[in-house]
Order: sequence, then C-alpha cells, then structure tokens
Amino acid sequence: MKALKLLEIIGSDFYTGVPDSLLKAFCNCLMSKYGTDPAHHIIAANEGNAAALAAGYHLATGKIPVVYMQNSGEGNIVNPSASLLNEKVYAIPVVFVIGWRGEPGVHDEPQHIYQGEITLKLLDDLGIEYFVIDKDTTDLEAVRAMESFREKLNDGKCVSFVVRQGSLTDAAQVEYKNSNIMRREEIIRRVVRVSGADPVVCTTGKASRELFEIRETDGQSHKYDFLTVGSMGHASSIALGVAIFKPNVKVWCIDGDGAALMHMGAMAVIGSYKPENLVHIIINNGAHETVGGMPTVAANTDLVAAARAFGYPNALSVDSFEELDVALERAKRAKSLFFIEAKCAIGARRDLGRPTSTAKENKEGFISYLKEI
Ligand SMILES: Cc1ncc(C[n+]2csc(CCOP(=O)(O)OP(=O)(O)O)c2C)c(N)n1
Repeated sequence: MKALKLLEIIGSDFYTGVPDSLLKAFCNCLMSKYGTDPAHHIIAANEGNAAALAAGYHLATGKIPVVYMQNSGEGNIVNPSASLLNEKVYAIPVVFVIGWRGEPGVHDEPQHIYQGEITLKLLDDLGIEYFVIDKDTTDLEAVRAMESFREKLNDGKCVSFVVRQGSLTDAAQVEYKNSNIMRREEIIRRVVRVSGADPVVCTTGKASRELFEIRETDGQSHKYDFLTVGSMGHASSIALGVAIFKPNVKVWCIDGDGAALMHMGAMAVIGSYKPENLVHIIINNGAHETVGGMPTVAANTDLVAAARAFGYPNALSVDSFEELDVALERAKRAKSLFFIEAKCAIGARRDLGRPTSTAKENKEGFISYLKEI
C-alpha cells in the first residue's frame, strides 16, 4: 500500500521515531509533509526517547501519537513500554509502526535474524496488539485494522502496525544533502592507514561495510576490526571495554553521529574514565545515511564541546582531508583520550557490498588478534 495512505488511515498529527530503510517510503512522506517541524515530526535520538516524547505529546494534547522504528529498536522501547505506557502504569496510547527486518523465511543480515524471530513475540509480551502489513494488504484492510485499534487506544493501550519488507511504496522523493566535502569511505580509509595494526571498533551500518571492503581491497586482514553490525550506539562502549582491558594497545572507535546520539551517555562514561589508549572518531554527516539519509540533530550539535564537557582531554573537529590526516597523526601519538569529529557528506557507493564472513568469524578473529598483541 502507499505510505501516504497509511499515514492518512492512522490519522495522527504527531510522529516521532528513528528512521528505517524498510520504512523509507513512510519516513520520506513524513519528511516531505512535515520536515522536522516539532509540532508534527521529531526524529528522536533513540526509540525509547521517541516513546517518551510521544507520551509527552499525549499528556499535553490528549491525542494519539505515532512512534516509528526498525524492529531493532524494539529493545529500546521495552522499558518505556512496560513502565510508562502500559495500562498497568499510565495507560498512554501510542500507535507503533515497526519495520520487520529479518522476518523468518526472508534472507537478511545476521544482526536481524534473531530480532526478526522475536519481533511479534516481544509485542505480545509487551501487550501491544499488532496488524501485519504486507505487499497484498489493501487500504480497506488497514482501515479495518485501525478501526479495531481505536477501541484499544481509547482504553489506553498501545497498538502496532508491523510492516513487511517492500510493503509500503510510493515514497515521495526527498533529497538529503549537506555542504561537507569528505566522503565517509575515504575518511575510514584514512583512519585505517594511520591506525595500522591497532584494533578498530566500527559502528553500525554502511561504515562497517565500507571498512570491510577497504580491508578486502587493500589485502589486509579483518582481524583488526570488530564490526558492530547491530546494537546501534554501542560501538564506543565496546571500544571502551577493549581499551580498559588492553591498556597497552591503542584502540580506535569509528562511530556515526546517529549512533553516538542514540546512546550519548556512553561518552560521559568514556570522558570520565579517560582511557589513555582510546581514539573516538565520530563521522558526522548529520544524517542516518545508512537507512536513507534522514537527518539527525548532529548537524546542529557541537560534538567537540560535548566531548570536552564530558571530560575528553583532546577534542577537535575537521572538515577537510588535510586536517583529518593531521588530527589522526596527533591521535596516534597522543598519550591521552582523543576525540575527532569528521564532518562528512551524505552518500555512499551504490555498489557497496556486505561482509562476506560471519559475525562469529569476525569475533573469533578479533579475539585471537587481541590475545596476540
Ligand atoms: C536500535 C536501532 N535503531 C535503528 C537501527 C537502524 N539503523 C541502522 S544504521 C542507522 C543509521 C545510523 O546513522 P549514523 O550513526 O549517523 O551513521 P550513517 O548511516 O550516517 O553512517 C539506523 C537508523 C538500528 N540498527 N538499531
């Protein structure tokens, strides 16, 4: 069905969430209809934040909000669903729209497989009734589903549309761009040129796919890299764990702005412990580029000031390859925690591949390498 039709059928005037490639048509409709006008549409830092923001909208207006997300964000809504929205607590009605990656029987990447298996079960456990939208769902069926949802919503219950791959169509064309010049893949190439044989923990999405391909084309081992293929927002904490327990090894974290914002508390903890051997790089394109380019708030956030405020002793921002190379060399030699924001254009190579080894092979190679060094 058409994404715009689903918006009409739900009929809310407030939407918040974290974008998803499977919901690209839905997100693009919201962007072309509302942009990021906070009266109607806010892209949240994480899905739990979106659920809480939706609760605030309901408290202030008495109306019913919509929270959209990829099913990987279900984990982030468990706590606010169970302890804020649930009818045994405040009974705050929310309509969730969830993209179903890793649906059993549909080929997908390793990070989506188990989450895909438990997607509906988790909703059951959270007491959230759902309707699955697939390619054959008619507008009338969606209208009927929404009618039956209304009764539940009136009782303060949450409901969900779970969207199968390829089911929402007719995306409004939205162009996402900024004025930065550096490309993410080239930034990563320069990071690994300087990091050499040091371990690298890389964030979720295309950054890890690009890192994998760079190692392939340069004929280097993948043993240096831990690819945080799922668990968006947690790469820097993984890197912190490695850095603390491998104090004589320089550890590099390649992070994304969307990911860093998602669990920004991690930076406060890193800045507080100040591991001397950690370099934290945020590639800031101000966008969730991997899932379509929808904006994050990072284009308007002073990440360097944030890092400094969190206690990082060295923090700087670069927006050219010359500055980046200088900053990376400084970070390599530094004897204290280092932060680099690399301002980046939105976009990626069309023919970008995916890791050809399994997640477990990646982990085992990384563990053996950490034992060696
Ligand atoms: C908890 C969670 N929510 C949403 C997603 C879907 N997702 C994968 S990558 C991505 C965007 C990441 O944005 P950013 O960190 O800025 O990196 P970029 O894609 O711009 O390189 C999103 C939203 C996810 N994997 N996990």
